[in-house]
Amino acid sequence: MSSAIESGSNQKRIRELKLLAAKIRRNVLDICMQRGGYAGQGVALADIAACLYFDELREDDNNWFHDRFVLSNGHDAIMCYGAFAEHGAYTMDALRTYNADGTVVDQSPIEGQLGFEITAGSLGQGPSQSAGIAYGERLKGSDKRVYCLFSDGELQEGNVWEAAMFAGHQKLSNLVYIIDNNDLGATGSTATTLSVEPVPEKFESFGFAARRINGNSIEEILAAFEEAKSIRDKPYVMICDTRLFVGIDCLQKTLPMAHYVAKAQADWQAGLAEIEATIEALSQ
Ligand SMILES: Cc1ncc(C[n+]2csc(CCOP(=O)(O)OP(=O)(O)O)c2C)c(N)n1
Ligand SMILES: [Mg+2]
Repeated sequence: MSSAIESGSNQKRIRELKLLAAKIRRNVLDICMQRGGYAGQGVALADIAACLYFDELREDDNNWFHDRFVLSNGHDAIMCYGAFAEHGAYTMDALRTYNADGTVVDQSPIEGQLGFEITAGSLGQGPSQSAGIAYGERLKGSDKRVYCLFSDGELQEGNVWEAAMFAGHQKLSNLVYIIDNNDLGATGSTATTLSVEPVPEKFESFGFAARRINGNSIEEILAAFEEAKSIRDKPYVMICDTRLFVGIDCLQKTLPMAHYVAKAQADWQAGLAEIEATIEALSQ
């Protein structure tokens, strides 16, 4: 392929992923406006979700994924739900039962729920479980790659570092950690409560290849996933700097930077109007 055609097709791919990310943001608002939820994280992680589900994870023959994704910070399931609405695994009608009594669309998912590998409400379990899964895949001789999303709040848990030590020691090059590094835990800034930085250097000392990126840049996310695949003797960690509600300015300006949004707190209609305008502009 000539480089001009190649760069044209790459621009098209990036534009499609930006549009998907905007649709994921819209879905997140639509879901959370019913009863409240983790809207800020869902919106902020939409770019990662678009790249992960619609570009990086290879598909199998059953309209599902060949590679494996482990969600560690269960409350970020909202990002997955926003993407699954576009993928078709869940309908929007089903997703609107998020956080309702008796729903299967839990705020923090459980093992066996469609699209989720582990029970993830108790934080800090994903890094070790995904390292075990990656080790198992390697023992089986499989080519499956294993991705795990977790958060800066989880970096405050010891289990994460035991997992990192194991993954580094075993040189699990089929493992990619994706960290939502948003400087926020349950009660405020992680920098203030218990600093987790410098994150890249810490993981490098455990034997990882590490890259800090803007977690809202499709270009940087895609480049990090490419780099991860090129490294054959180490696990990889992408430290994604994000901020709640990136991509929907009116909510970012009006809502507190807090872990959870109650239904009554947000002007959901204003947020939806803004993101619908973005979708329209990206659809031209
Ligand atoms: C093992 C465990 N300890 C404590 C909690 C309580 N808890 C809920 S959310 C949270 C903070 C999580 O930080 P992060 O995931 O970075 O939050 P976000 O940035 O997504 O708001 C904590 C400590 C928990 N769910 N599990
Ligand atoms: Mg956080």
